[in-house]
Amino acid sequence: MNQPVSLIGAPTDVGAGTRGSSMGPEALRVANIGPVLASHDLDVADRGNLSGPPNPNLPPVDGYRHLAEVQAWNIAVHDAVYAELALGRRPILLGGDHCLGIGSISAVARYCREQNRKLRILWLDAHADFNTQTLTPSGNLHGMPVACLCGHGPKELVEIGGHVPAISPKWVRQIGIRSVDQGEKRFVHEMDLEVFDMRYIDEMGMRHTMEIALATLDANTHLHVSFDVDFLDAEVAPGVGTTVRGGPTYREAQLCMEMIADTGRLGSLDVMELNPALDVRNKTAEVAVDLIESLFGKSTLMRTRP
Ligand code: B3U
Ligand code: MN
Ligand code: MN
Repeated sequence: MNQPVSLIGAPTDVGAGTRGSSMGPEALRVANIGPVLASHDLDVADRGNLSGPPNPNLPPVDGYRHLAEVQAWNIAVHDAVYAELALGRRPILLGGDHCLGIGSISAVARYCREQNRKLRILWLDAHADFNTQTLTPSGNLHGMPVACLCGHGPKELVEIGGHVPAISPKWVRQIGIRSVDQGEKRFVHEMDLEVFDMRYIDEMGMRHTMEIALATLDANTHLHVSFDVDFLDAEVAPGVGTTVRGGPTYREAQLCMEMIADTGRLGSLDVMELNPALDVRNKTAEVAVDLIESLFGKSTLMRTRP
């Protein structure tokens, strides 16, 4: 039997510039995420939705929008994700905007530290999400989670997992990146983040990209996937707050997910930034669920490992 999974809804858009990703968890449920996963010999528990403060829709203060609300939601996410890991289950966080990756990944990092496991994070996104207080053009915290996890951010967020920094940039592989702000770009290089941007994928192909991104995993590695739905090309996935042209096609994204599934190391997942208010008949949610099905091992034929 496969390791069981738990769905955790986090219905908030406090970290985003555009409202609506708060409806993401329900749209994924309407697209049948639970039953679809259960059809792959998985024990699936839906834990329902977390609760937290409403979105006050205010301008930034000292470079951050809604810091107190973002902190409250991330603490709730951290605790819920950690509790599932402690039960031996694989948490699937249904976002919600991507600021919640702070709570989710700091919980995963805490668990890995306690269990003496290595952690590898695949950050599938159009954006690097590596802004800081001074670099951010918007103050929106969904543009800063990777920097916060690496220790660069307000203490309210940086300290959520107990250990500062929660992660090392060396554990992260970013895939699909095609929108990085000027200052953010410099910081990405300074911190030596490993980024497979769209040019890399165009030149080398998704297969080679994933082989490199998944290299050096071993039996003791916990693989966390943080899937920002805007990773996908805007034509495939219009239901996100910040669409960026020129992303992976449906087929490239499928291969990406299948190659992750083949490692057998997937330990936790975030599905973030789905915005039903901008979607067309829930099609982005359906595409996301299709891809998640592949991530959990759906394949057309029985395949033997090469
Ligand atoms: N980099 C921009 C835009 C952005 C980042 N993440 C998303 N949008 N979804 C910013 O505001 O930090
Ligand atoms: Mn993101
Ligand atoms: Mn994004």
